[in-house]
This record gives sequence, structure tokens and C-alpha cells, in this order.
Amino acid sequence: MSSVSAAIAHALKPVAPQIFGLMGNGNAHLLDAAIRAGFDYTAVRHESAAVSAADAYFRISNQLAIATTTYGAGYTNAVTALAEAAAARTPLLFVTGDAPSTGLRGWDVDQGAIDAGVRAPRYVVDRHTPGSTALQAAAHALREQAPVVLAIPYDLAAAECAGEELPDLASLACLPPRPRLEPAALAQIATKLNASKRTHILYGRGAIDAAEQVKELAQKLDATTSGTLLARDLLDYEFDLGITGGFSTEANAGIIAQADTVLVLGASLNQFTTRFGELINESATLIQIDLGPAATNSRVDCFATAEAQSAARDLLDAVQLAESSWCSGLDLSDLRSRPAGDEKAEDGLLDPRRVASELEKILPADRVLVQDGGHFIGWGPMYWSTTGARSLACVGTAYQSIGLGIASMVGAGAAAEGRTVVLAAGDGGFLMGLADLESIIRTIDSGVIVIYNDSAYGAEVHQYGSIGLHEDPMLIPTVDFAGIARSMGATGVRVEELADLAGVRQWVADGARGVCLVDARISARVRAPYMEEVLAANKKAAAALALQSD
Ligand SMILES: Cc1ncc(C[n+]2csc(CCOP(=O)(O)OP(=O)(O)O)c2C)c(N)n1
Repeated sequence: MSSVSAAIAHALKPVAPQIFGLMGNGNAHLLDAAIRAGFDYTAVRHESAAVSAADAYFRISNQLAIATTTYGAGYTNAVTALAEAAAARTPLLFVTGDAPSTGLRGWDVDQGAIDAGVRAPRYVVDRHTPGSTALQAAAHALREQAPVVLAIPYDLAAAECAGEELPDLASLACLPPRPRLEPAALAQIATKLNASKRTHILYGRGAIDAAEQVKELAQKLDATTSGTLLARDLLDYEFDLGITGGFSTEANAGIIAQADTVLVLGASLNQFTTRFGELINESATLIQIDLGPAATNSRVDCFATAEAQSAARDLLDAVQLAESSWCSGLDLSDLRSRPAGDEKAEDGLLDPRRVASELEKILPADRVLVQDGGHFIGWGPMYWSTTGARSLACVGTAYQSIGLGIASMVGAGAAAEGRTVVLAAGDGGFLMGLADLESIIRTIDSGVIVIYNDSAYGAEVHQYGSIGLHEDPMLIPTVDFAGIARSMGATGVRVEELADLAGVRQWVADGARGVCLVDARISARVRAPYMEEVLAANKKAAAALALQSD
């Protein structure tokens, strides 16, 4: 005889041995069983951190992790992070306590309804087959690339259960065959690519396992390439232009605008990637290949459903060696250069671009980058390098939440394999995630937290202060984050002058061990180029609306 919780732990240990969690009545037995079974358990201080850490763990390691909370209040504390994982399609297993099987108590909520509301598939264990149900949930997460909830009714957590025969995860998780290009679509796209004189290949997260194939296809087509934010640094290719869309350089965008054919592999072509429609020349042919059933941008001329790796391989066989010499004629000398600004902006506070570009020279190069959301979000991808695919995680951007990126550092740290984890955050988002600064300092071997501290919810100042809304709700009293970090045992460096970065240099020179928090006192006046694009698009939309109502 074993308990339901022990059976779940026994089944999941070989599948997802990493747990992030916070205990309570609903998961006390599960955590006891998991720790006895030898799971790697990381305690966090707010339940949303459990889910965000498991989310980031997958994004960096490509391995499934478990998040666990108690029922009711613990569960609802995690819901925003669960909605983010669902929107971002991150596989993880959220093992949570739930109301007893006899019905809701005063302190329970209908968790099934909430799971459905955030589009998280849900499995509920019973006392007969808890291990099999747990494995089915894990397999579902991997197969469908989704966060899956495994609910343990309160009255069953410690209940006895008889032994059960466990299914084989590999057969449960077996991916359905991923779609290949239909012959007619393959021929049609190959014809368009053969006719092209200046081809650009734009790859996204869906092409992250297709680096070799994309590079070979680009070489054969004499094509330039670029990646979306989440696929940056994928290719080691001399005509790769780097990051595309709102965070690209002007030189990069100028080259993409010359392309007469753009092949998009595994990218959804959202408004940031397309620079609100400005990225791709109006006369260019736009081809999109993605897993979904239809084009995700109305500008697409030719769409085909297929998985990126096989599509690139099939196209490689189908296209002719290009005769053009577009790439070799390009001037790439200025490609990565960006304005770094002076030390200070007009208000006497630091220019964030300069802070970011100085930090690029100081921080250890072997790094993983995690980011929260906010106006600052462009500075990291624009000024900091990372180490290949799966070295950048932006937990929160799919659901457009701030605050989740802070604890994502805990999950990225567990997956970083010796690399330094660098977190970029604003003061607003960091205050929201502050509870887990303790988890970060306790668990990260080598980490840097850069806070772009502008004493404001800067994104709101740019979007709403700029159109005359009252700024009081947008402002934050200046917080001494370096002091907070020191009080919790980390290194804290307040940076008001570039010379203050000497404290960070020293931390690196001392071996870059533990956590160094950089409290960068930046100006809110330096607006990121992507924000200019957002504001211009907002203005255009408002003008169109005004015209309609005239
Ligand atoms: C949970 C949540 N609450 C509120 C918002 C609205 N919001 C978007 S950006 C932002 C400001 C973020 O400020 P900060 O973290 O200081 O970064 P900054 O914009 O100053 O760079 C806010 C409040 C949100 N996206 N998510």
C-alpha cells in the first residue's frame, strides 16, 4: 500500500525531477513524498513564482518541470503565471491541491472553471490510478506543448491506494507526426524562391531546432537571415543580420526592406516582429510556413502548414542554387551598431542605452538572459549578447504581464548549467516580484539583476503620460534596491554615474559568484525605438477611429 501522493511522486520522478513550490494543506503530502523520493525541490516565496520558475526552466533547458501549490489561495496566487505559460505554450506540470472530492468548502473556489478560463488542460487524480493520471498529465504537457494542471482533491492526498501498473511515458508523450509540406505547396514555394533575386529568411521560435537546415537553405538561396526576439542567436551564418523587428538596428531593417521575397519559418509575424507592417517591403512576396492551419498575418501572400525543420530540409532539396550575389554585395559593416548615447540624459540621470552597452562589456559572456516586461525590455536584446538558442526567456510577454520575470530567474538558474543568469527588470515589475528576491539570492550560483530604475512605471509614462493623462499613478518613489539586496546577503551596487559600474567590475573580477544587483538610476526620458513605433501605431489607430466616428 502507498499513498496517492507517494504514487504521484513515484510516477513523476523519472519524468520531471525538478520541483518549484510553496507548501500548504493541499500539497504538504505531495511535497513530503517528493522530497523522500529524491526530487530536486526549490522553495519559492510566492506561488506565481513556482509556475514562472518551472516555465523558465523549460524555456532554457527544454525539460519538463513541476510547479506545486496548495489549493484555493495558493492556487489562485499562481493563476497569472499559469495564463502566461498557456499563452506562451510552455509545457510544465502544475500539481496543485484542490477542494475535497465531496465538494467545495468556504475557502475553495472552482479551480476547474479557472483552469478552463486560462486554457490549461486539467487532470484530477483518484485513489485508484494516481500515478497513471500523473503520467498522462505529463505526457499531455509534452505532446501539446502546454501547461497542464494535475489536481489532488484534499481528501485524497494522504489516502491509501493499491499498487498500479504504470504506462510508458514515451508512448503516451509520443508526438503526432508533425506536418510536412504538401508536394503542391513545396513546388509553389520553391518556384517563388527560385524566381527571387533578394531572399530574406526570417525565423522564429518554431524554427529553434532547425538551425542547420535554415543555414544551409540560406546559403543555397544566397539569402540573408534574421531571427525574432525568441529565436535570436540561432544561426552562426555570415549573412545573419541578427535580431529582427522592433529591436533591430536601422541597418538590419534597411537590408530586410530590400528583399523581394521573405520566407518566414516558425514565426507568428506579430506586430513587433513586423514593426507594425513597416519591416517588409510592400512589393515583396511574403511566404509563411508554420504549424497552424492558416497565415497569422494578413500581409502573407503564400501560406503553408508545416514544421520548420522538415520544411527547410524539403525546400533545400527542391530549390536551385541561386545565381544572384545579393549577399556578397551587401555592406554589413554597420549592422550591429546602435546609438549608445551620452552618459547622462538631459535630466541628469543615466542614459539606459549607455548603461546597457557598458554592462555588455563587463558582464560574463557565458550568460542566460531573463527579462521582466516594461519599457526597458528592448535594452537587453539590443545591447546584450547571449549564448545561442534557448539562452533568452521573457516570461510574461505572451500574456503581457509584468512581475513574472523576476522569479523566472530562479527557474533559469536551475537550468543554466554554469552560465551566469542576467535578469533585466524595471523598478515597477521588480517590486511586484520582490518576494522572490530571497529565492534568487538563496539559489543562484552566478547571477546579475539589472534594475532600470526610473522611479516610474515607465511604459505607462511613455504611452499615457505622453498623451496628457495624469502622471501620479505612473510614478514610484525612488527605491534603494541595492540596499535591499545587501540586506538579504547579495552584492548591491547603486549606479548613478558610469564610474559606479566599478562595483560590478569588481564582482566579476572576484569570480562572479552569488548575486549582484545593479540599481541603475536611469532617465525616463530616453524612449526606445520600439516604443516610438507603438506610439505611432496608437496614433494612427486613434486617427482612424476619429475618422470613422465623424
Ligand atoms: C500584472 C500587470 N499589471 C500591470 C500591467 C501594466 N503595465 C505594463 S508595463 C507597466 C510598467 C512597468 O514598469 P517598470 O517595471 O518599472 O518598467 P519600465 O516600464 O519603467 O521600464 C505596467 C504597469 C501589466 N502589464 N501587468
